[in-house]
Amino acid sequence: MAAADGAGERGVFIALEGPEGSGKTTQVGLLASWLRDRGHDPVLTREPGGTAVGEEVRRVLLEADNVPALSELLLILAARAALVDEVIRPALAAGRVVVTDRFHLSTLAYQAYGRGLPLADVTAMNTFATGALEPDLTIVLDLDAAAGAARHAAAGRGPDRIERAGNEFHARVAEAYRLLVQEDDRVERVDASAPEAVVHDAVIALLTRRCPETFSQAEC
Ligand code: Z5A
Repeated sequence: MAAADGAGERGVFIALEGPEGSGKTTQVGLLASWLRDRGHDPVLTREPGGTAVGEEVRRVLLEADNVPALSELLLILAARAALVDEVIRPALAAGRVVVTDRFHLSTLAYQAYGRGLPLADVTAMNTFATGALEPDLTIVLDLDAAAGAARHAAAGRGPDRIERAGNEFHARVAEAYRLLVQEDDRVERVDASAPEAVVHDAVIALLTRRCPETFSQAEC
């Protein structure tokens, strides 16, 4: 399957999305093992991060005392532009499966719906930063904000700057993901309140249904 911008890439681009604590990192790990067992050599990325610029941006975003909303958006897009250019496009051009922990849906959920920046501007700026590259399939791990925060607390993880943004902010983000699933047929929802193995099975079922030429069980 070619990536969605029509630029002729041959790989497949998958994004896992969702509120904090919804299990993205866990599911990226399980999916990577599943892919390797079937002969794929996936490229795994996370946002913000994954490049020298991206890791610096991540540090500022999560640790700086005060980052205005527009600066937050511009930093995230600066990191994404580097990730797309240095990692994702080359991997897709080489026919690899790319699995990213967050991509542009996060920016719509956090910076537009969460921070209140204008949705049309955020969308246009993201398109400019990525050269219109979009995932072939985005899977939203749907979990209430409170449940995600409880998972972090149970794991003894202290909140970073964005996680400290407050209950109302995180409730808006979780609700935004539910809205965004309905607006794009390349975005699918999985119930992330289920046990890890059940969520994993649901992710695989979606991949094999939506990208059968790459992921069908019969081929593997
Ligand atoms: N951000 C943004 O604002 N705009 C953007 O465009 C982008 C990002 C790209 C990145 O933080 C921050 O950047 C993020 C949004 C912002 N901030 N927030 N909030 P990050 O990468 O450090 O954190 P995260 O992306 O939010 O991920 P996370 O909080 O680490 O959670 P996760 O990856 O979704 O979940 P996990 O680490 O796999 O699991 C969390 C815990 O739950 C862990 O103890 C697991 O063992 C447990 N877990 C996982 N799955 C389950 C199930 N199914 N049941 C029970 N327990 C589970």
